[in-house]
Amino acid sequence: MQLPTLKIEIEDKNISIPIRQRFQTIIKEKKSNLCLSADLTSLDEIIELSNLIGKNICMLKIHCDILTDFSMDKIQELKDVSRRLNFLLLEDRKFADIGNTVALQYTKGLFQIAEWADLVTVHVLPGEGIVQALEQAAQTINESRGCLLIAQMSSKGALTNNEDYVNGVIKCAEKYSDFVIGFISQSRLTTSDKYLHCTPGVHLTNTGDQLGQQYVTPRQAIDGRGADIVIVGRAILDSINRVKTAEAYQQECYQVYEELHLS
Ligand code: 5BU
Repeated sequence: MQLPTLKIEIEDKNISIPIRQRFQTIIKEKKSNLCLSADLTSLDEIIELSNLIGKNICMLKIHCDILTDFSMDKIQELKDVSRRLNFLLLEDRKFADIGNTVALQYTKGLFQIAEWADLVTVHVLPGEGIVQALEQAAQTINESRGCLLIAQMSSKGALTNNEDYVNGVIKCAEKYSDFVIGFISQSRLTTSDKYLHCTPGVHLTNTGDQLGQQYVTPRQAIDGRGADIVIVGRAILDSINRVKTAEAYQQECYQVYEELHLS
């Protein structure tokens, strides 16, 4: 007699939770609105660092195209750490092409970004088709996916920082509000708390770098500019003790956030 085949489904408890809700829960549960921008060229080093700092962050942002040792096995390892220590993975891909091309860039090639990145960053410069294409492509993945629209950049002279452009980005977010869960911004763009405002260009001691990056402090980013999430890179990466510095940024960022939103 032939036995019926047993279908074993190994469920990741996070799969079924919409990404927006998951993000908000992580922030509250971990008391962290800190995103570490791990701009390192070794994925092994990022994995090691995320094992140490994962407890302090709500999200880890990477640039997969600067990695010298990328492999799908290693990125799966990072994904496992992110699930275990409960933070999201953001690939800062800054998609900026026509819909058909970005759908391929998102799902194919060496990086297969859609397989592992909870969130990606997107320029709306080419028009809303870019978001439509990414959302459609994400529907082929068995986990909740989302994106952050780049509304304003932190770098000196950024052409994104004009009102018409930003209004176009907000309109696009409203049209695709299931997939768009927030913005990369330098100011508060909407009163709706549906959209998480994520602000890079944050440093407690430096005001900029030699290549046009401009920094504000966590307090200026959150209180002055309405950030929910603060994105910090070299302030932590270049510090003598990355773990201690990440803890300090976590505390400072969440304290200001609590004062403003949760008191
Ligand atoms: P930093 O080391 O904290 O300066 O790194 C900032 C990171 O945020 C880096 O990965 C940039 O690519 C990213 N970034 C930014 O700095 N400014 C922007 O407007 C956008 C992204 Br969009």
